[in-house]
Parts: sequence; structure tokens; C-alpha cells
Amino acid sequence: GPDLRSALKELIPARKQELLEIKKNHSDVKVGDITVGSVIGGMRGNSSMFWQSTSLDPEEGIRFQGKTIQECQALLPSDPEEHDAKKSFLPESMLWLLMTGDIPSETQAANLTRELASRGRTIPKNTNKLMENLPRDMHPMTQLAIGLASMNQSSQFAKRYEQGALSKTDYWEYTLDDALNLIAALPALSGKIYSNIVNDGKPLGEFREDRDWSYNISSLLGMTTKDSCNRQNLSEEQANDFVNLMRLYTGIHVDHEGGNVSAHTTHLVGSALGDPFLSYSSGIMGLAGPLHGLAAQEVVRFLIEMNSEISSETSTDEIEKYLWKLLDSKRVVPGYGHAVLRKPDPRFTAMLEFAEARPQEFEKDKNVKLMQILSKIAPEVLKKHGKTKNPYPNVDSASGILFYHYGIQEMLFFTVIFGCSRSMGPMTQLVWDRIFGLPIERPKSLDMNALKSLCHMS
Ligand code: CMX
Repeated sequence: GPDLRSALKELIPARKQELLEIKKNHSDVKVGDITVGSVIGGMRGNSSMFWQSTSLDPEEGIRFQGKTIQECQALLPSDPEEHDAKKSFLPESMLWLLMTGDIPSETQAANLTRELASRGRTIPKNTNKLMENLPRDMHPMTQLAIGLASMNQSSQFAKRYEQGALSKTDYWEYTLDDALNLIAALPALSGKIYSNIVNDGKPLGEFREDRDWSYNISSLLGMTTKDSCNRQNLSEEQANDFVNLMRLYTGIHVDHEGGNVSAHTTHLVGSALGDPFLSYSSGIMGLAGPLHGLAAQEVVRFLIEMNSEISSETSTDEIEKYLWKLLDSKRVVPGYGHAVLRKPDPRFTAMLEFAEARPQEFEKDKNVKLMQILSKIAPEVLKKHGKTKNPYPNVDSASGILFYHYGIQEMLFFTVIFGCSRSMGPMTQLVWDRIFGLPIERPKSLDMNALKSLCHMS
């Protein structure tokens, strides 16, 4: 179908049948063994979640419905009005891929783009009022979580459920409505938050119903030349590049399989039949943790600090020395290493390629230069150091410093942009949770006595 809802309607019967069959005939098949180490080690290596749209390969990195980032870049439709040869695909195309498993046609992508823009044009009055009254210095992620949670008042799912008029087979349709409204509201919400931080709450740009989701995020951050205050004095070309950076960034941070904190939290809260707004607001709270979404700002601080202590960003010797000094004082190199990945993060590679495709723009930026050079030097140093299982750059190595380059320099705000993107994977899963009628999540926990007895300790 030309719209997402009808495309899903066509897919649902066969997919439901598939899962039903697995449940009926293969529920006893063993997935793996759970160890005591995993129970006290954050469930590491314990495969125990069902997640539809993405999976993480230790060598290849993330795959979206089985497709690598490169394949997505080649296949997913971009903005038909964008004529730049270096254009990025639309996150809206990615959302379609996540939801359905299929590459959307140009028309399907354009329709979803229009649908989100039309749903996102206004946010609920109460939410708007609330956002206007938040303390200007409140943490941006707290603002985002509050804004999202407040939209629960407009949840179609919650309203119908409350009325007691909802049959289980219809859950997904209202969840889909809410999920699309939530994703659609993120440009306005993040724009409101940024204006609270940098402009005393006064709008920085306009929302355009005829433009795509990332364009509207950029415009409401004041980062386009036409529809915003353009406080960074960007040229036409720079502003266009920024929108493409936004499309790229938000297109590839949508999901990282199910076990990461933001995705898992959304799924867990949603499993208690919380509506999408409450569920993703909780996911946002999880994303705000320094071991998860906040790492990008660490890298930016690190690059700026190193640059202030070395004579030139091309001085290989000094960079090596700086890294060894860091490692010898038992600190980590920010932006390197990963819990699961064992190669350079393909998301990092995509961000690096964005900079490399625009040499004139980034030539004079010492921090971006250092980021590029570091990605050659640091892996060698970390290999010699010999501790980290993955000496390669992770996603956070490049993203923050590129936003910083264009003038988004309020580091706590980076995670809000991450939060715009990350909505897409977990919202997709929530819709499918309702389609499949998955139950409330309830793992068994073990107390100290149970652990000791399993280990034959007295
Ligand atoms: N610099 C120095 N040492 C590192 C390192 C790095 N970048 N990454 C890992 N190590 C060390 C660990 O501290 C650990 O040392 P000990 O044995 O002394 O404790 C050892 O190498 C083994 O760790 P690991 O199994 O390779 O890595 P973990 O799964 O424990 O941790 C991560 C993964 C990301 C937390 C870690 O690599 C790290 O701290 N990196 C720097 C911070 C960072 O970039 N975070 C962003 C993560 C982005 C993302 O999750 O997508």
C-alpha cells in the first residue's frame, strides 16, 4: 500500500502466523545457557529478547532488517527535492524499512514524510505550555522526558483502553497512531528544548509541513537559512549540509538491537501496556546515562582538551604521547572500544565519510582534523596497550564533533538529537509487540542465597 498502515495490514497475518507456529511447535528449543557470571554481569551474552528490526553483528556492526548501513545508503529513498550529490537517505525511509522489512518506494517514503510532517505540525497545547514553563537550565534530557510523558494525555491507545472499548486485536492500530504522533512531535519538542537553552524560550525557526522530518529538526534548531534565525550565519551550502548531516545521523542511530538501555527500557515499560509516550519517555531517561547516550560529549571534550595541549593536530608523536599518558594514568580513550563490536563501528565510518566528502568545509577545523587523524593512531596505540577487546573507533568518536563544527555546542543537547533518532527502532518494536500480543516482561531474579546454593557455597 501507499501508506504505512495499509502496508502493515498486508503483512500482519503471515507474520503472526509465523510466530504462532514457532510458539506452538518450538517453544522448548534451547537458546543457550545462562551462567552465574551473566546473572551478576548485566545479562551479558544472554540471548533472551525478541527484537524485530535490527541485529548487531560483532564484525559487521548493525544491520537494519538484515541490511548494512552501506546497503541502506544505496537503497533507501532520499528527499526528492534534494539535488546535492552527497545527499543522505531520509530517516522516514528507514522507519518504513524497520516497520515493514521492505525498502519503500519513492512514493511510500514521500507519503510517510508528509504524514509525519502533518502529524508534527502542532504539539498538544498542554505539552507546549508545560515546555514553555520549564526552568531554562533544566537538563535537556529531563525536558525531553517530561515533554514526551505529558503527551500521554493525547494517547489514542490510553484513551481507548481507559474506556474499556478496545479489543486486543486493535491495540496495534492505536499504538501505531501514537508512535507516529510521538516521532512526528520530536522536531517541535527538541526545537523547544534548544530554544529554552539558548534563546530564553523564543522560537529559533519555523516548522514546514512541506519539508522532511530532519529539515524541520534543523530549522527549529535555527540551522537553516530560509526558515530559521540562522544564528550561526551558515551559508546556503553549509545549511544544506547540516540538514544532510541530520538526516544521516538520525537515519543510522534509530536502533542498535533490543538489549541496549533505551530500547530495552521502552520495551519493558511498554510490556506493561504503557502507551508509547510513557514507554519512550522512560527510554529517554535511560538514554541520558553517561555510559549510554551521553558518551558523544565526552569525545568532544577530549578532542578539545588534547588540541589545547599539543602544538598541532597533525603532530603524530605528540598525539601518541598524549594517548600513552592517558592510558598510563588508567584512563580510557573516549570514543574507542565497544561491548559487542569487534571492528570499527560502521556508523562511525559513515560519519567520517560525511566529513571526508566535504574537505573544504572541514579543512580548517582542528577538532575534526584531530578526530580523523586519531582514528588512524589510536587503534595502533590501543593494540600495543593490549587490553581493550576492540581498539577501533565507536560511533561517538565522530558524531558530536560534527554537530559542534556547525555551531551546536551545548554538549548536553547532543543526546536530545540522539533521542529523536532512537525513537524509531523502539517505536517499531512497540507496534509489533502489540501486533503479536507479546506478554508483560517478567524475568526471574535470584537472591544471594540462591546464587550461593547454585555455586555450592555454604
Ligand atoms: N581505552 C582504554 N582502555 C580501554 C578502552 C579504551 N577506549 N576500552 C576498553 N578498555 C579496557 C577496559 O577498561 C578493560 O580494562 P580492565 O580489564 O582493566 O578493566 C579492558 O580494556 C577490556 O574491556 P573491553 O571488554 O574491551 O570493553 P568493555 O565491554 O568492558 O567496555 C566500553 C566497553 C565502550 C565501555 C569501553 O571500551 C570504554 O570505556 N570505551 C571508552 C568510552 C566510550 O567510548 N564509550 C562509548 C561507547 C559507545 C557505544 O556504546 O556505542
